[in-house]
Amino acid sequence: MPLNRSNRQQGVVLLIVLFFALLLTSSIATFTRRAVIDASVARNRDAAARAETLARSGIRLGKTVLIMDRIQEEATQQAVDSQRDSWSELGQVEIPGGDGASLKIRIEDSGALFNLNSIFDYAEAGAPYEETEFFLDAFFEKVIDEMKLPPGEKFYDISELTEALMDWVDADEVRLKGGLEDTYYQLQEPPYWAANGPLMSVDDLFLIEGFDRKLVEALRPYVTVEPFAGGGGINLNTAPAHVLSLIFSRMGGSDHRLAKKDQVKQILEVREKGGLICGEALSLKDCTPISSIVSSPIFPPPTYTASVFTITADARVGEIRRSIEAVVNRSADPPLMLSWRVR
Ligand SMILES: [Ca+2]
Ligand SMILES: [Ca+2]
Repeated sequence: MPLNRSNRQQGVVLLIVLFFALLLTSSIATFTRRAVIDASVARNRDAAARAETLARSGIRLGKTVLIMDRIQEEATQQAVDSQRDSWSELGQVEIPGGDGASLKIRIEDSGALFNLNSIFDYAEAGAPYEETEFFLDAFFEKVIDEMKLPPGEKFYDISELTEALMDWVDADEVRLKGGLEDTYYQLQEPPYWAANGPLMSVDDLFLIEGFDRKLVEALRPYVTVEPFAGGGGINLNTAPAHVLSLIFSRMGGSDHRLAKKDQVKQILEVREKGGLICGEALSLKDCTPISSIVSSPIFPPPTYTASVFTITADARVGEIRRSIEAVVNRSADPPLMLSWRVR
């Protein structure tokens, strides 16, 4: 029997209750320890430790919600990750932790960002697809145009950036324009080589010829590199407006374009009304086909479900804050922790 929205919400509430029970046990333990140690230094240290414990529990809760969602997808045979899912709704509540503490958990699927590795064919040694170059040109042009720099300070050559990224990823060591890819990299201090493989982090862009800090920071809000291989395009049911603007479609011949503002608005309107966008890879009753908004094929094809999720848990105890960001692959059994960062 398919679970409806309110069943799912009850599930989240139940989890939060369980979470409190756990939290209470750990704060009693902390309290006992605290009684022995002295004054304010200890209190600060204690608050920091409590905040970190709270954030860790938040990551655990996030992982549990993701597993529940996967089980539910398997049970209902509806593989769709959208803003209607309990993992997405979790971000809308601030969980009070008692004694001046609170926790916020935010979960995002990898499809909420544009995966730069999805535009290379890693089954074919990282070769670009027919559309890769056109997409990168359009993307870089848009982002550079949006950068808040005087026009005189935008010394970027879009086609050189596109080619440098394609050469960084492709398996060979020869520049698309001729010459050796590594000539520039070998002149750096210390010298290095082109990766000739997938981007392993967004920060890898810093290493590529022509990409400076300002440009990488301008690109960052749009992109991810996970999953490294086998990932698809944007998730139309979770991506925010600025990412939806990267929907890239063929107008005929080699003529492509990024989504217009109006198309992005139409997608958001469907979602705001509680609806879903569907496509060839997902067809459900009462969903709005993407082809009714963007009529030509999209590159790379949109995704409707995700395996990689980023869980961010922000804990606050008094003035002290701790934030943990964990990247999880949910399709592995048990889910695989890909990265863990405490701030
Ligand atoms: Ca090359
Ligand atoms: Ca190469």
